Amino acid sequence: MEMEIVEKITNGDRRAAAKLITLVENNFSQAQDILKKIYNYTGNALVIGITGPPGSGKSTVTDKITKILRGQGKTVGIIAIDPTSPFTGGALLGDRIRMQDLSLDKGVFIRSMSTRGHLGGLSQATQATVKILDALGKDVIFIETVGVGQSEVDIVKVADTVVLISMPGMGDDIQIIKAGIMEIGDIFVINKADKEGYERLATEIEMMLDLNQNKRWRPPVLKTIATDNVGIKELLKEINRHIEYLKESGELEQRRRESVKKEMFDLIQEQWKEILSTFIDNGFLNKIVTKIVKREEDPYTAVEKLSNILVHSYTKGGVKSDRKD
Ligand SMILES: Nc1nc2c(ncn2[C@@H]2O[C@H](COP(=O)(O)OP(=O)(O)O)[C@@H](O)[C@H]2O)c(=O)[nH]1
Ligand SMILES: [Mg+2]
Repeated sequence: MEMEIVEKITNGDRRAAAKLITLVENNFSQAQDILKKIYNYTGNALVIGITGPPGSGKSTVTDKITKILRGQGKTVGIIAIDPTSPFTGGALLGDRIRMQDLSLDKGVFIRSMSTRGHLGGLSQATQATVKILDALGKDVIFIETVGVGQSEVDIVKVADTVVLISMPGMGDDIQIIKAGIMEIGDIFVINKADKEGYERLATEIEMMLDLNQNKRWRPPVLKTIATDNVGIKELLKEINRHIEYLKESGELEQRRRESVKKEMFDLIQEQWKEILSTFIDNGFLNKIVTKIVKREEDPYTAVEKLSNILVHSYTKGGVKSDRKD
């Protein structure tokens, strides 16, 4: 069954891909056995992160770029990560409707992921989904995510190129961009340039970028009106220019190495969490807690000892309550 699903995905079977993504979301450890086998078929897609505040036009921009790419014969995967959707467990209704015509296109695979309910962590699930779409044969994969908070930043860091979308009239929202994600943007887009305040925002962003001198790549600041398809071609041109830069400078490999490191770190953490909950039983833990509460031992020493025991006994079947520490 595993081999079958691998074969299906690498042959472009969308349903098989969708099934595996669901497995990734619901039962990561089970999905891992299949992910192991598809890894060899990945590494071909370009991954583009689209991030920015809610309502700035991320989905609209993604939709328009996708249409150009489709016109060039390229296939596209879109992973929309939605932090808010309380009831659908997927994309906001607006996204669905906006991207409906795309979802009829067999060359486009759209998947929305809820930020909730990922046992193995959202970042891990996203990385796995990128691989699945890559193995499915998608040339370009977009990750759309709201750029607030560290976890969002972590997610978008797996992308080769990060497009940061803002819009005029955000008021102090510019602070959010400054605080969290300014340094991860490779390309800055001011969307809704039909609205008042474009010039001021552009100046502010340019000024912030000026402070960041030690970069070999100076992020361009672009102007779009996504709903009218204005500036989208230019954006795609800049994305391609950035990819070229990444390749020539060796930064593409560097970024992918960082991304693998991060993924490994995530996986190790998750695995150890699992080990901890499986291998330390409650009776054993209670004994230690009693000692700590009675001030017979401090929690720091107790954890140090515990870690040592865990490392040594992991392969021998775990730490049981009858064990002496
Ligand atoms: N006026 C104007 N509205 C836009 C533009 N781009 C997107 N919108 C609208 O802004 C709203 C939010 O866009 P959406 O792409 O869903 O934003 P997201 O939340 O960042 O994905 C939608 O109603 C869009 O139609 C633009 O360039 N100008
Ligand atoms: Mg959206």
